[in-house]
Amino acid sequence: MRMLGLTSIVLAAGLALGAPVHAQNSAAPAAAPTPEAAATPAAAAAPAAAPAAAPTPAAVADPTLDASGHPLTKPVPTIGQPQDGLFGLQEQITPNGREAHWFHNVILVPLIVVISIFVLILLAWVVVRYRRAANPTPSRTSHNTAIEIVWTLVPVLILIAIAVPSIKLLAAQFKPAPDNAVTLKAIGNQWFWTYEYPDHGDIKLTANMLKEQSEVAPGQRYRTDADGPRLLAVDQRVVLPYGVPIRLVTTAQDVIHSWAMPAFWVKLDAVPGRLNETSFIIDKKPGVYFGQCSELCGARHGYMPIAVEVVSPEVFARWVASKGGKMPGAAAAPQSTTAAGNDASAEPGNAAEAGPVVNATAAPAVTNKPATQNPAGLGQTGN
Ligand SMILES: [Cu+2]
Repeated sequence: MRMLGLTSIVLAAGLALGAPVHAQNSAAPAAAPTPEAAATPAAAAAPAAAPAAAPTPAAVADPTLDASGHPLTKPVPTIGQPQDGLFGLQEQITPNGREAHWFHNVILVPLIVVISIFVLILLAWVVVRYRRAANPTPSRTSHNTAIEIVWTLVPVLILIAIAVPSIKLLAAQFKPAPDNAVTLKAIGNQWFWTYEYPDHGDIKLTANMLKEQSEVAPGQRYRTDADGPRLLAVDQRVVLPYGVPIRLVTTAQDVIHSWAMPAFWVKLDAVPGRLNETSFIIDKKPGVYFGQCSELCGARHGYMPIAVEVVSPEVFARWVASKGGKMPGAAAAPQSTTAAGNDASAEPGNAAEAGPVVNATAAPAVTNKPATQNPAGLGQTGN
């Protein structure tokens, strides 16, 4: 009994601690703009779209970008990002997230409040009622079987009651994704994320944080509000479809990072030499959602944000085509691999028969420098 209680405490505490810690809430779930609404007139405009040599019959334009290469979907301040002065979790847009949100708000927090107040009242009662002045000759009672059974049994029952939804949630988070899931591989680097879509051809993305206008040389791209909030906007968003199971696989090139997306209830460590996996389904809520690396990974740990653009499966398919990939099960489309912005080494139509793309963990670490890349003794002076 006691062991079960202890195990439950550890589990419950772990879940509570593991929750995304951004202080925020989402009072007004405004509708996020949908990329479907936006037409994509100019095919050759995407910045990454350096037209490859091969025939590009009606090259597919990136449906998430406008003609000048800027994102079409603007973030909504009340969705998928921290908000000033608000407490609680972000609005959750996955089934696991909604269940966790319910567990936290309806079970854990009220229970903690009730127990804390109960203990406070007991303490106050003992302090006042049994102080020396009020109780000059204290009782010498040392055992009371009835009360000992109660104070052992009641906590055990409470912990069992918590453990049931807690373990259910834990299991749901690590349920393997079905075969038709969209696989996203996120690779942590000091200090940026790279992404691969191994089931969709040779799509590779590199996402760097966008700097402020005052921090870049004239002519360089800088962050605007259309990209996202300061320190969260990136130059390449990850694009994922809603309503489809997503298999997230993480790894890292150098040190341990962590891919964390509060609105998805996802936080998964990215460990060099290892693949971690989780799965989730995103609700039909297109828009832009932000997260951050959540494992202290060096001097610029705070500057490797994550931005996910959630789109409809149709837009996702167009985006995959614009990146030179192809949807699993689609007929081989050799010309599509020549589309731009991707590793041009892909052989035409190789997505189906070639195995997974190059495993990041197979490559040697990109650096032999210390994690901060600063000379020893200098601390984190540079960036
Ligand atoms: Cu990191």
